[in-house]
Amino acid sequence: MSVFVDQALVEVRGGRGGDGAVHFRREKYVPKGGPDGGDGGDGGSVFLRATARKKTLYDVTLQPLYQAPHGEPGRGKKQHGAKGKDIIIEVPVGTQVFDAETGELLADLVVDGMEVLVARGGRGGRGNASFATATNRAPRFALRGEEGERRKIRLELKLIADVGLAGLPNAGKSTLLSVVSDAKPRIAPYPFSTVHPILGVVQHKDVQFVVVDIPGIIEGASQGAGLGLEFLRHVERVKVILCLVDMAFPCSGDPWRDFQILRQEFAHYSPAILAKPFIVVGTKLDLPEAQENWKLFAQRLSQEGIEGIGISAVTHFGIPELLDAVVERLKAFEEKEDFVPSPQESERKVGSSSPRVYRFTSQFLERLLKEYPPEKNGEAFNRKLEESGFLRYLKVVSPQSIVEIGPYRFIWTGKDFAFLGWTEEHS
Ligand SMILES: Nc1nc2c(ncn2[C@@H]2O[C@H](COP(=O)(O)OP(=O)(O)OP(=O)(O)O)[C@@H](O)[C@H]2O)c(=O)[nH]1
Ligand SMILES: [Mg+2]
Repeated sequence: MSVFVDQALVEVRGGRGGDGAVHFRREKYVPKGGPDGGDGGDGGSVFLRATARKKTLYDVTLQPLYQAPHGEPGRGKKQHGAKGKDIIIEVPVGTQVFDAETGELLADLVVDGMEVLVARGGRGGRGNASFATATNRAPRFALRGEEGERRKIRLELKLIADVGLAGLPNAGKSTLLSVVSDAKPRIAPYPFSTVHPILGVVQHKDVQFVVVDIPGIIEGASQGAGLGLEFLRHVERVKVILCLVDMAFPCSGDPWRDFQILRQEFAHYSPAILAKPFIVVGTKLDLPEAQENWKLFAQRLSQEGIEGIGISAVTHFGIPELLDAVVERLKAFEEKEDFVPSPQESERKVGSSSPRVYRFTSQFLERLLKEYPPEKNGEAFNRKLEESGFLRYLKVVSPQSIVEIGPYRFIWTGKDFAFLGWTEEHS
């Protein structure tokens, strides 16, 4: 079991390029051989890769510095130095990458196999052989390798769940998760028994979806009370929020007030969360006082046109109805829009100094490239990508970024791929 960690701060450094060589051919019987110093190899680069196998940033944080290997220097006989190997840091799908100094969002790794370049290796220096000209046949100089890029990056994991469970402490969130999914969260009769988000997979009829249980939210959380609101970011990307309200032992003494506190804290954290579809769930209806409270509460909900369902995790009362309602909401959502990302998030990605470099590794894409070679017919390739639904992942990639797929290099225009040429390894 690895520890759940949803933030990490690391330094990444590309390798230095190898120096070019100054060298002259030495052969028997040839007194003055020409220049034959080879070029230095490029330094290795550092990439981040999203993988579905990882669910936490824990092991990324074990190493504070990732340094890619340097390129090797060139040698005589026009031997070029070897390139430093790239380092690939694997992170969970849903990881956002920020420049730790400027706070700029560098990348949003939303799909399995998506890679982004975070520190480019320095270019190798040219050897003296490459400087020989008709007027200078014996150059005595070569170029040094460039330094690799260095940067501190902050990683932030935003779990990608379909449904979020939110509520004040003790509302019964973890109990509900344990009843409907395979997850085994901690359940306890005191507040803040859940201290980090937990995911569970729910199978209902023919539909599967992921639910995230987050720590309880209390009044004033937006001012830092309790565990704060930072966990709310895990519900930023869900499609439906279930607002659990304790009908038996409301925190404030009044279930309606509890519900209002929850909505207020959403509003403080982000209007995007407030605007998400939600269902209000009254909990603990196996208890008589809860049933009494629910009658009034449900009336009030229906007056305000809000969907509400009463449940008991103990007797399973209302749970099939709740799951039906969730599935219906999910279907409606999927018909309407794509799950990545919310417009608010994409708007944050404005202006960038140098073009970003992304790589996608996917068997599906490689097959498509074979079938529809973009260098021959870019239009057909783009059309097929569009049809496959893949382009929705590109919403998080800023226009004019360089995107590499297998041996191909493209410019992402913001709308489609323009074929640029071949990647270095394949050219
Ligand atoms: N009677 C009854 N008790 C319940 C029900 N659901 C949860 N409880 C109890 O309520 C208490 C809190 O349950 P949790 O599931 O830990 O609540 P939570 O919302 O996850 O709490 P935090 O993680 O602290 O925010 C526990 O003692 C549960 O046994 C229910 O349907 N009926
Ligand atoms: Mg809990």
